[in-house]
Amino acid sequence: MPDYALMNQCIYEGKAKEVEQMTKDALAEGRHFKEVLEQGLIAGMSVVGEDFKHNILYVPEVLISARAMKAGMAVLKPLLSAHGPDTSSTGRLLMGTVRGDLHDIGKNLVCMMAEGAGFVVKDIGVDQSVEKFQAAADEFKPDIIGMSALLTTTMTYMKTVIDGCDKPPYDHIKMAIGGAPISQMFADEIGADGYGADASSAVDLFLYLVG
Ligand code: B1M
Repeated sequence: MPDYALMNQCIYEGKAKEVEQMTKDALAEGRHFKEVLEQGLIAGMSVVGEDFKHNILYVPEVLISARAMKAGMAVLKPLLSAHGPDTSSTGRLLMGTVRGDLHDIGKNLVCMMAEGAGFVVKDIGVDQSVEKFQAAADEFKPDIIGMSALLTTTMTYMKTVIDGCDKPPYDHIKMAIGGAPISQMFADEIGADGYGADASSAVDLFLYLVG
């Protein structure tokens, strides 16, 4: 059994190399990638989040933890985004974190898992304005636009993107949202087509939206 408590601690201390190695070792031991993701990586990051909230950790330390988390995610990526035998596209997903928001770990996870479900994914990154979403949609022609926000101050910008895409040639595109402060109630309030609480339910939502 992998020492997930130690892995959590290494995330906390920002030990990227150790996290990378422990992720590899856990997989080599035959653990399922979802278990490693949830118990090893995400659980470590939630402790970081708690201590960040209580001013025990500050931005530089959290950034270092985020880098360690990403080192583990890079090992899991091929598994998270492995296609089945049928590689025909399930749909086209355009993803980005909204304007003013620099959090990208959750978004990256959603992108990896959507690729795993057969979606062609274009990730436009963080701090994206409505104009950037529209320009990317002009070029990429997505079936779904997925937006991520981690801050209560940036989640309101999701409505700006939804309103900006509520006209031709964007109005056929389904709008999906997610991120720690997002709820179904908020999704309904701003007119989103759906909300994903985590990466797996986001993918279920995408499949439903293109179904
Ligand atoms: Co920030 N931060 N942060 N941060 N940060 C939070 C979000 C916070 C809750 C911490 C806290 O106080 N406890 C708090 C927000 C408070 C609030 O708004 N109510 C906060 C704050 C305040 C800030 C700053 C303002 C701090 C400051 O500067 N004083 C600042 C803002 C910067 C900015 O964005 N403009 C800031 C900065 C940072 C770092 C840069 C240091 C770093 C980000 C690094 C990076 O992403 N590259 C960081 C981090 C790491 C966090 C915490 C600790 C962890 C976030 C994370 O990666 N979680 C976070 C605390 C927390 O969330 N517990 C916190 C792991 C990830 C797998 O989960 O992102 O929730 P999550 O994604 C999930 C789901 O939400 C969902 O699926 C994912 C996988 O299951 N999901 C979607 C996400 N996006 C989706 C999109 C979808 C569907 C599902 O589309 C359809």
